[in-house]
Amino acid sequence: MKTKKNKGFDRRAFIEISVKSAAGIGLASLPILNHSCFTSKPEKTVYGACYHDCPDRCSWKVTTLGNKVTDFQASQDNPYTAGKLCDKMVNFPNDVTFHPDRILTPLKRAGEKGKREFVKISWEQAISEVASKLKTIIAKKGGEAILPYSFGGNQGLVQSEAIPNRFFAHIGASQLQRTICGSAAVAGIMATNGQTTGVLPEDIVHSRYIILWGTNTVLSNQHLWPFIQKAKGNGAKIVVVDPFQSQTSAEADWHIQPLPGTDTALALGLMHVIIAENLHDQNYIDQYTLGIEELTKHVQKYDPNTVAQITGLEKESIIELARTYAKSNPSLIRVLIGMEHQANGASAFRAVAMLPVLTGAWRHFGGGLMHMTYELSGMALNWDSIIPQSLANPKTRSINMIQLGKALNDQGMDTGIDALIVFNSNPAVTTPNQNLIRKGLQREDLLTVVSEHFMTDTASYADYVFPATTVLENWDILDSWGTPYININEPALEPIGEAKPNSELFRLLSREMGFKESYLYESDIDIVKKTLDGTHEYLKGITFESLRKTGWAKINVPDKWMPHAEGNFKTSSGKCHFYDPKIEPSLPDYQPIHYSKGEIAKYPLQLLTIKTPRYFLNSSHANVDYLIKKEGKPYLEINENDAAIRNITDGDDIHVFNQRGKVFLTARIGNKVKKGVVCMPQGYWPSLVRGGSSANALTNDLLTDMGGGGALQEARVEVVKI
Ligand SMILES: Nc1nc2c(c(=O)[nH]1)N[C@H]1C(S)=C(S)[C@@H](COP(=O)(O)OP(=O)(O)OC[C@H]3O[C@@H](n4cnc5c(=O)[nH]c(N)nc54)[C@H](O)[C@@H]3O)O[C@H]1N2
Ligand SMILES: Nc1nc2c(c(=O)[nH]1)N[C@H]1C(S)=C(S)[C@@H](COP(=O)(O)OP(=O)(O)OC[C@H]3O[C@@H](n4cnc5c(=O)[nH]c(N)nc54)[C@H](O)[C@@H]3O)O[C@H]1N2
Ligand code: SF4
Ligand SMILES: [Mo]
Repeated sequence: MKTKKNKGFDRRAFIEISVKSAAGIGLASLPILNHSCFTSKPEKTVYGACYHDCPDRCSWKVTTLGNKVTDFQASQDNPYTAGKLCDKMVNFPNDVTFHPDRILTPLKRAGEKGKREFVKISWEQAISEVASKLKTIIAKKGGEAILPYSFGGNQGLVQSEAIPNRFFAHIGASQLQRTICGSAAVAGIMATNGQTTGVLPEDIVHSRYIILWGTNTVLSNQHLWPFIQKAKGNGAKIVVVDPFQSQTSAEADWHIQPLPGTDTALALGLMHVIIAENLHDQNYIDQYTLGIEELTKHVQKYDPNTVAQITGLEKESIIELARTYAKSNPSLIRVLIGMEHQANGASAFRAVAMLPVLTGAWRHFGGGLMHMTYELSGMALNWDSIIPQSLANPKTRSINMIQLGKALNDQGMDTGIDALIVFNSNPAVTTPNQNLIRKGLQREDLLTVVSEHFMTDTASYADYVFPATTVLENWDILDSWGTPYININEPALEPIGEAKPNSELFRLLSREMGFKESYLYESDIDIVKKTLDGTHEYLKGITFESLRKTGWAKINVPDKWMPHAEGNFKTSSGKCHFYDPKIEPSLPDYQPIHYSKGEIAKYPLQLLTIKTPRYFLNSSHANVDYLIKKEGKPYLEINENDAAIRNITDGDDIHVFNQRGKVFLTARIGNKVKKGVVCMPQGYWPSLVRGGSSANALTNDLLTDMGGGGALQEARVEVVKI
């Protein structure tokens, strides 16, 4: 296959740490792959899909000869993928599957936790030792002393949910509240609409006024962008609401730049103007909503002057935005995740979701709100095959993933976690309060088991590391949270080295622990088949065999999908809830965190840690040399005024710090953020950057107002020149 080579960037520092111990084996010393045993196999082509936690869920086609990839291509016929993978994924087989640093055997810790000293052991030994330790913990303290930790590292339903869920339910492990992405946004929108699926992505071409509210489409939802450009070609105006000058705001007709976390106030302010100027759709409101009187009264206090003060926007901009939005048709608001990582984040989604209801935008094709789509596959697929209902035990205690640091250190909760089993996630990089997590991971009495492709910063603390297959080596079925498509993933390759799918790891543990229940041993391919064995009309014509021929299928939603053209809200009343006395507060309200004067003086800047990297997907790929090189050194965007006060000039080395940690960055001075706000990329591995800490060393493990999400952006810092 034609691919770019890893070249140039110096990995020596990383490798040196890896091979430090004479007793341990470093990553660098893992055997070079020998594929000769497979070369007699004929060329074959299979279909698959991107496993990443990305709204685009691209479809692809992989051709192999022997056990080598000869061609890796985006699907040409899936109209959403449209023949193009993103820059993070075009070179996936080399960057991940065949990367020389890939972990290919089980490893056992042979030095201090975190020091990357491991010895290779056999699967038999690793499974036997881990199973025996888990059994001891369960006998002594019960299953709840074991905490699984997984997230979107692989969104295939088999490798993320089916077998792992069954295993953990079976042993009665603590449940993990998987809230770091989407939870707060969903909670907010559900409170208003009762469902999140609004306008479907491809239908955006019919919109004539598009507000991209807290989403960086050009970068993080790339395959939607051509549809937005088409809408633009048809005369649509593109507005971006974002406290940061993102790649997307640079392409927009109008960038509204509020202070972070003030969107609830902005949305309520827009409603104030819309109602005051009689731009609302009274007929739609009368038929399909509850609580307009309460809302009308509530938004009185969000007059343009007040909202201008809260948001840092010009009063005129707020009025202009309200007018142009309400008068345009069809008008669409696209939200994704960005806004939710604020303390007031769920309320922001709840309030924003009210705007298209107030204006009756839902009546028009291409008008309304666009958020997620997972409810479609939720209806179409046979979920009992993924999460057998009979296994769920609601009484088992659950722990919010955002507070992993606290949970491991028994801070504020008596968790008594004795074992942590991590797969599909890299919490030492991606979860807030990094230093507290690392402190927990250092506990000698904690059994940490990690299944991974690479020696991540999390895996470096493991007692046992298991080599996981990549998406090219296992079966799966993938739904999508950002498109109405589903995909099958057929293995293109035999597992490399001794890698095994997550599902197999848990099957082997089950066998070793002596469990007899057949649901623990169902094969991956059977789960895929069963998941597609449903009777819902959305699944009509989509079968295991049909998917194997195409790779992807569009869920059979009606051609003109207009979910709320005539109400049909999925709330308890069937109407949109502007006001809901069962929720506290009963109306979305701007409720900022109040910091003491002392704290503001100490940490005067509000820090955004966002997904600006083009070549990383959260922390995935952030260990690939040439991608790190392309991405450049981690930096801090700082406003010229804030820089001047601190005597910082562009390119200076700086420390960004607060009570939780300190990060070493390079200053980038300009106007990408407003005064008082600073912004840095998330995803860099602490072990691969100067200073050994990255974004989440500074973030807060505070929960959001609803949905138990993470208020990651609720972080205050100070910056000094080094
Ligand atoms: N290249 C790349 N693509 C990705 C990812 C990646 O890591 N790299 N990650 C994937 C994942 S996991 C997800 S969830 C999606 C997320 O996709 P998005 O939701 O589009 O991405 P985010 O970067 O979380 O946030 C988008 C924007 O929200 C802004 N924002 C932050 N706080 C606020 C606020 O208070 N108000 C408003 N209005 N805006 C705010 C940020 O400045 C940012 O520009 O992207 C996916 N795509
Ligand atoms: N400060 C800050 N923090 C954030 C965010 C932010 O905007 N700012 N965004 C948050 C968001 S939206 C998200 S979604 C989370 C994501 O956080 P994570 O879920 O931790 O995502 P990744 O960093 O991609 O790490 C996934 C890991 O899974 C591994 N993996 C992939 N496939 C497999 C497999 O089949 N088996 C096994 N065993 N492992 C596999 C990969 O090698 C990778 O190391 O980060 C969150 N953290
Ligand atoms: S990361 Fe997203 S855009 Fe890139 S290939 Fe995967 S699904 Fe497509
Ligand atoms: Mo995410």
